[in-house]
Amino acid sequence: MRITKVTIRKMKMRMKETFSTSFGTMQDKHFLLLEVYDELGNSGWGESVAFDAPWYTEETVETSLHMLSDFLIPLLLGKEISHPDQVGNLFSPIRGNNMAKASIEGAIWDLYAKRKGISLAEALGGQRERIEVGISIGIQKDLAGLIDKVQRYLEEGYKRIKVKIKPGADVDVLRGLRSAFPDVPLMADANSAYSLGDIDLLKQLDDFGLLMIEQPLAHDDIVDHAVLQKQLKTPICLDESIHSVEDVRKAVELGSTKVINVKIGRVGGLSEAKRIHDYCMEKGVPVWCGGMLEAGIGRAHNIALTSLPNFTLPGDTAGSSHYWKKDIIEPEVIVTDGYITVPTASGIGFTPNLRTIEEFMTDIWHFRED
Ligand code: OSB
Ligand code: MG
Repeated sequence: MRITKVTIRKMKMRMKETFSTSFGTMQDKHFLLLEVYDELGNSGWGESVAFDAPWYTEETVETSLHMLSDFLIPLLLGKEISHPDQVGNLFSPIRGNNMAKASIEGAIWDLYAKRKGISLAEALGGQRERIEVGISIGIQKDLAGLIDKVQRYLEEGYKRIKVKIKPGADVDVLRGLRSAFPDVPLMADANSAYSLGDIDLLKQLDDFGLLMIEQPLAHDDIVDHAVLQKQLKTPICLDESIHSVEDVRKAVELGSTKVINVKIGRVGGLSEAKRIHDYCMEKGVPVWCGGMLEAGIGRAHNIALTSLPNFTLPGDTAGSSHYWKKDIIEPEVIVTDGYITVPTASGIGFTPNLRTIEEFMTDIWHFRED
């Protein structure tokens, strides 16, 4: 297929609830939608996951827009592509900027699957008909409020509870939760809020039977995590530290991690996400799909990826209505008894709702081959 045109839509959607991590609080989700056209007029959709400020990785919505407009899209326009795995080669002159790369690579995967008349899940080698879903809960004002929320999500069927922690809101929160819910699959995500100096505190978390602790130490570390893992019973799961299958290999060889949170944006796209999946499967390291508070297009990509066999742990892929009053796809993503059915229609298997997209769109750009 030949890439003849790319449309970028800039979006702003208000989340139903604010989301707080060890870094701060988010209410509005700014992101880009990528629509990539082939010579036959088919199009595929992707969603960028960088936030409006660079607290999670160095990328932002504006850096993604710059990289796409000035570097990535010019490398793609007019190119013949027979498989989305080739996009990585086309982008190889460009360092980093994984979220920008992933947003358009995802659109090409959707387009590729649509041309073949198969689902994105099938194009990726996915096998699962439905996926298990967990929920990620931001830092709450008080323990009572958190317990109420957890109770509600368990009633909705979510299969695993993840809570954000930070210094000052950690051991007591987890102790309180564990005593309220003795058997619930529970984990904590620190978003890099600790250092090895906190090792005595982190060791106390071993008392709570957590499934794992996600990214306790620095966002760019894999060495100290190995030191910490040797002293913890709780498995460490790396999130921020992982940008490629090479990062995973090094972290696994060092003993820095026992589980990997795969985010398509952070690792530069679905092709690299699949390589991470395959490597981890061979090494017996379970993976799960992380979330970036995506709207429907990004969520659809996450669901397709999670259908691969080594995604054996519930992901942060909650239903549309958890985040949005109205999502931008039809049907919306629905969680039933803690499961999402993997769509079988071609491509991402959900239809972008152009009317809703226009409602939340703040700008649009078109790029054409010369
Ligand atoms: O660390 O996994 C994270 C949200 C924003 C940035 C980073 C993270 C998260 C989440 C929420 O945990 C996942 C979701 O519900 O999309
Ligand atoms: Mg995380």
